Amino acid sequence: NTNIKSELLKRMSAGIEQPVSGQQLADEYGLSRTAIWKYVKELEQEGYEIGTVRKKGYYLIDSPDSLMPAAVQQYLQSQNYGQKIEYIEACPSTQLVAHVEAQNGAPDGMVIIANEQTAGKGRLSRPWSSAAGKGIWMSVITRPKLTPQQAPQMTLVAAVAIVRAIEDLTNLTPTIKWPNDILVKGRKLTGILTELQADPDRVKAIILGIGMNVNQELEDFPEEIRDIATSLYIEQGQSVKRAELTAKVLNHLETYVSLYVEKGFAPIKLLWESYADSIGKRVKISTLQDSYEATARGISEDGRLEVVLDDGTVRGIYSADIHI
Ligand code: BT5
Repeated sequence: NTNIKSELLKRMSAGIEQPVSGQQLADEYGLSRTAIWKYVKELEQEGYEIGTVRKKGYYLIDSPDSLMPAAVQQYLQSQNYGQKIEYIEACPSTQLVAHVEAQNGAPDGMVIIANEQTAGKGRLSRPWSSAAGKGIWMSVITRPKLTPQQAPQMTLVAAVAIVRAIEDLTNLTPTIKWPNDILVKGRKLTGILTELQADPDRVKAIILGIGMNVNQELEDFPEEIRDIATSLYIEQGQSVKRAELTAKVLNHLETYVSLYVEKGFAPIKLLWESYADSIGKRVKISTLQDSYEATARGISEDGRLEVVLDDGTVRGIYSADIHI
């Protein structure tokens, strides 16, 4: 039934000029007109405003900024990614839900989306602010044929997909900060958390946690991050439909993950470097062990950040926080 609702939404978006005939849709799906009417009522309950033209049918007047499956799926062009969506109004963290779903055999591309997270998390268990209704808080369960050593590159693959999606829907030019941040004018717009379920030699699932700030105003962020965080709304003064952005991310993600699995990391590396903001720059590197300065040179074939130390030696970094 999500399918029919998503189809209804897609067709109704053509507006008053081309209303959707309830009878025709009923015939196509082998349903009664009353069944179609019930779907229309359900959509109205979810906040959609739907008009009717007598004897002609339904059309969409306005849609809420909803992330419910049908709202997202009307924009999908993917084979698998997002074809199954579990929408949750509020939960501690979509990563936790995704881990359980993955263990229970969730299909490649299944997505867990929450309208609000009460305990969203970043790397090293840092908190991730996830205000209700303002951003995209989702976990994508992927099952690519990769070795566990290749898993960290998925963060970079996801970053490229996200930047592409933002470029599709805004005029902004985001940059990527290794490994997992997407920035606009130096402020953090999106964070990615890549987690793994694996045997020693085989990936079972990679769970890509994606947190995107979309329609927040500055006051929607906790005070401690107001000078480092930003949202699409803050940057362009205009809100973005979260459902459409979510679908664009999933469309691109599916494309780039298959590119990576089929052709290796080289094509992703090229794209990634074209968006990177730190290449050629002096950076400060903080790892759990120590903290030092160096010059960023690029990323390696396996996704490490390559830096040149002051004595000329080159080092490849697996995980760290970078300050430019
Ligand atoms: C990340 O960690 O950037 C990964 C964030 C992943 C969040 C998604 S949301 C869906 C899924 N479910 C989850 O529970 N998590 C994933 P890291 O690089 O460690 O950055 C964390 C730091 O970013 C924090 O210490 C804050 O300084 C800052 N921060 C927290 N919330 C933010 C926000 N909404 N926007 C920008 N910066 C934020």
